Amino acid sequence: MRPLILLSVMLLLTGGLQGDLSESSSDGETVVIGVDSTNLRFSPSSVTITEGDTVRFFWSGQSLPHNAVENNGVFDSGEPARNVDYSFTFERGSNGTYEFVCEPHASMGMVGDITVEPAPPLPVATVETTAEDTPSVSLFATAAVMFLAWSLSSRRQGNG
Ligand SMILES: [Cu+2]
Repeated sequence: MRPLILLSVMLLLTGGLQGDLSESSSDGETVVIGVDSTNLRFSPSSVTITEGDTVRFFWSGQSLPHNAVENNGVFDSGEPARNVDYSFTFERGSNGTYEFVCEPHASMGMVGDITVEPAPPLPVATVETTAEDTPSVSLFATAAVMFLAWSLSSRRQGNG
């Protein structure tokens, strides 16, 4: 009976850990936006990222010069060029939607948008969000399981 209880407790704990792990892997990723084969479209033209991520406008050897300018001047890759490698990082607190254009080709539909979603809480906030820090959490989980085992066995001994 007791091993079964322990097993289910373990499964519960590790299941919770894995759920947190997958969510906390968004630490400064880079999304590349290029130019597609029509020469008049960004590719991809619409991206969704998280605060802390970087958007990199990157193309080379284009037949037409392009740039990427945010409508409110948040970022600006500079003069249109056939070779561009320009990165912009959306810091914490910058969540929102940003529309940008290629200035020479905006009227032809060379526009795009970036949706920046709020970053998850900082890792120090609560025990749950520090779950990627496996040593301390698994120690805690082990302690909890040991305590459960101990209380079960001692109760049983007391009754017996
Ligand atoms: Cu263009």
